[in-house]
Formats: sequence, C-alpha cells, structure tokens
Amino acid sequence: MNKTLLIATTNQGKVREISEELKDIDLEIKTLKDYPEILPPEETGNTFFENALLKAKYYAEKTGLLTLADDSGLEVEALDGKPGIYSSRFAGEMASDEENIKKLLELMKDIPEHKREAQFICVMVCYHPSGKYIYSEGIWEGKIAQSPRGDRGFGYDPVFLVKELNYQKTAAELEMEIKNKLSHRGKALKALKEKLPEFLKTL
Ligand code: ITT
Repeated sequence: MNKTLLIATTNQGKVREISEELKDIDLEIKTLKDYPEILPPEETGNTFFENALLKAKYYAEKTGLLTLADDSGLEVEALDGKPGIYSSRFAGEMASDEENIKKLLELMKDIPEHKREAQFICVMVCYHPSGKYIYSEGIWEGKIAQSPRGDRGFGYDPVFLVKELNYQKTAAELEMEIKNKLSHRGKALKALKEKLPEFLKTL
C-alpha cells in the first residue's frame, strides 16, 4: 500500500538531501511547499531530540500525515559544544549561513589547528498522527577550517573539514551523493529507513 510521507523542514538544503536519500522507497513524498499556510513551530526544546520530536509532532498533527523531521547542528569542542541546538540562529534569530559562519570563525580565530575538532549531530523523528513514532541519530566528525571553501551543501558546510577525507576537503566541496553517505543526516536517515518497514506495519 502506498503511504504519504511529509518531509517537514523549512531548510531547502535538508529537503534536497532527504528526498535524494528516500527516492527509492515506496512512499509518496510531500514537502512543506505543499502546505505554505502552515507556519513553523517555535523550537523550544533543550536537546536535538526534543526539537526533532516537537517539529515532527506539530506538522503531523497539522496535516494528518506521517511526518519526518530532524533537528541538527554543529558542536565545536573548543567552544564547549556551541553552537549546538542554536546552530541556525547562532548570529541572531534570522541570521544567514554566511553570518553564522562569520561569527564562528571570529570566535575561533586564536584556536590552533589541532584544537578545532567539531561534529555535526542529527536526530530524526518519524511521527504518525496517532502518536506513534520512531527516531534515530547520526554523528559526523570533522574540524573547523580557517576560512570557507566550496559552494555546495548549506549551513556550516564551507567550514567543515571532513575527517574521512583527512581534513583536506570541506563538506561544501563534496558531491551530494558523497555527503549523504558520510553525513550525520545521511547516517540518521539510513538508520531510520531500516526501522521504517516494521514501523509502517504497526500503523
Ligand atoms: P528546520 O528546523 O525547518 O528543519 P533549520 O535550518 O532551522 O530548519 P535546524 O533547526 O535543525 O534546521 O538547524 C540546523 C542548523 O545546523 C542549520 O541551519 C545549519 O546551520 C546547521 N547544519 C545542520 N546540518 C548541517 C549540514 O549538513 N551542513 C551544514 N550545516 C548544517
């Protein structure tokens, strides 16, 4: 039976990555572009999980659809885990990716190469309007570059040096297919996909 899944994110970078990854599963995909009248909820949670659950539940209840939402962000070791759950609004409520990157590089200008470790985290929740849900998590390790490089991806990608590539390339220099294999969101999505068939049977 063909079911509908709403990918509930206002971030077009995430929409591109998630729909690419889900293209081979038997679900009719909708996005928030199909529901322009629904305003985003306030992200009031204290953890990635709380925010992902809050978003998935909100959109599932508004649309009556099985809904996938994630909360993700960058944790920088030398900044005690900042920007963390505040990644998208690090430089202010409506901050652009460029402004967030600028603030991060400014805060890290005196931090030497060997202390620039960081990780992206993603928690993904798939929520059914009946209240049932499943979730998964993914982590991607790297280092913060001294200056931005590359024009793919979104967010902090231009300053995230990828560990798997020996810190020689930023995430913004990767083909989407490669990023999806390595990234926190790719890993969380893969783990969720594995749980999905069983979950769909319970609905
Ligand atoms: P939604 O809440 O609507 O999904 P958002 O962009 O506000 O969109 P988050 O609250 O999850 O999403 O914030 C995630 C932020 O963390 C995002 O805006 C980026 O700044 C950063 N981020 C997350 N994943 C990233 C990735 O793969 N590459 C670069 N930056 C990323």
